[in-house]
Amino acid sequence: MHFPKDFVWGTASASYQIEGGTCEDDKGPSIWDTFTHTPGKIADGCNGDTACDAYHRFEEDLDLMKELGIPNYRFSISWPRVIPDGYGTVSEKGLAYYDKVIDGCLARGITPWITLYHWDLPQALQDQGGWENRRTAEFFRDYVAVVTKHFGTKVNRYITLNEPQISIGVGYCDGTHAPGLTLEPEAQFNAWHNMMLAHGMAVQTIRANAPHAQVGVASCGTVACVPGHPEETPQEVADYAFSSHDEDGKPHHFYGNHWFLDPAVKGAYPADQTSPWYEYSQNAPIEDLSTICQPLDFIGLNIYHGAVLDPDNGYEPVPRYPGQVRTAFGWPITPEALYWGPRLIHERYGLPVMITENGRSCNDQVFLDGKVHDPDRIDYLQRYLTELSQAREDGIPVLGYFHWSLTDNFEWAEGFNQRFGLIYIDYRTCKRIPKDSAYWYSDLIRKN
Ligand code: GCO
Repeated sequence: MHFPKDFVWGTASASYQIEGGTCEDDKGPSIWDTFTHTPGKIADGCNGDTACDAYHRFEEDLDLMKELGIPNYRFSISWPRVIPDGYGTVSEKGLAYYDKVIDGCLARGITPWITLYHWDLPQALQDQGGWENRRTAEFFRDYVAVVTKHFGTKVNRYITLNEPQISIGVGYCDGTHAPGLTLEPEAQFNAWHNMMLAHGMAVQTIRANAPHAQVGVASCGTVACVPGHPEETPQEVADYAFSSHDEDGKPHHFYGNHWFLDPAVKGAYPADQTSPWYEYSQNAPIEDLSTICQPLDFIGLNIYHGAVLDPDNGYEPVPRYPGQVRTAFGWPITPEALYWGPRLIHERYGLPVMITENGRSCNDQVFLDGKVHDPDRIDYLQRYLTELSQAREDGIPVLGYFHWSLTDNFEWAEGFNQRFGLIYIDYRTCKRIPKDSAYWYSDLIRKN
């Protein structure tokens, strides 16, 4: 594999998953604080009260990044740490924490990439309807104004929303993530639309306050693949990628990149008649769509696996077989997804692409020699990055790659059971141990 000199190599994390310090200083509760403290919601009854204790140990993490030579860090700002009630009073202590993290990055030659929303909505806003309330989009705009004015020219890279498909889909449709709602399609779509508005308003605000900044999103959804790298993309593959079906062909109406990127980049909701959102989305006010559709510098994609379609069988998904290799999470391993994801997205939207998340969970452990050996993660990375490199070779403008994640962390409803880090965390002591894959990644960056 080969990557150019200016390729952006990094790692990613998110506030609720790493920070802890959930009640410290002025921080207001988020929907994830409420949800994790509701019995029965999280595996083993875990919560993010301490998580990786990054609120106190971020310097250690940044030192490790520097030692490993990882030059870019994507992390998120916790909205209720900066504005405890979601609107109104701003916490100076909250801003001071992120000042220290950002200054800590810059002092070590690490470029900060800030995600403005990675799911930890202030609980005070949820109490007023959360994303079902259009005012939440306006409050998000005001929070983004505070952040972008405060950090000024120190931050040049912003990502508005992380995976609205999961925050609304899993939080408002399936109910297995905060705030745990199972709404009807019309109400689901209303929440979705308000989140799209929040994105558009945020981009406008960033452009006004930080005209120097590059702005993107972190989207997710079904990635359709075929084996190999044919010159022309088979129409069936594009159709599958931008339809409301999951990787096993089951209806999955929210899990599509097109639900986010069509309005954000093309200014219209997808004409996806198979989705229960179709009817409502077609009635969305045109003025709203022009707010949602703002110029973006890149499309960030979070890609872990894809649906491999079989050209010899009518482009049906290749069925999973018993004993097929999986990650510890049970997710299939499909390296082609890192080729076809960027390709299909670039072909549909014409923008440069960034991999904002990719990685796998393993049953990592500290071995008798005191080290964490994770050859399965290294093998995964080798396979996926080879496909990504091929996408570049075929002319797809892929700007960079962020590994999920820097450290093991709180994996939402799974608690601490899924380890995605390049750095192992012993949650009893919060001790950090770089895994073999961290050194492998470090080496890869140095050579590329
Ligand atoms: C997501 C989130 C991350 C997850 C990661 C592994 O993609 O769901 O952005 O917060 O931890 O993807 O599931």
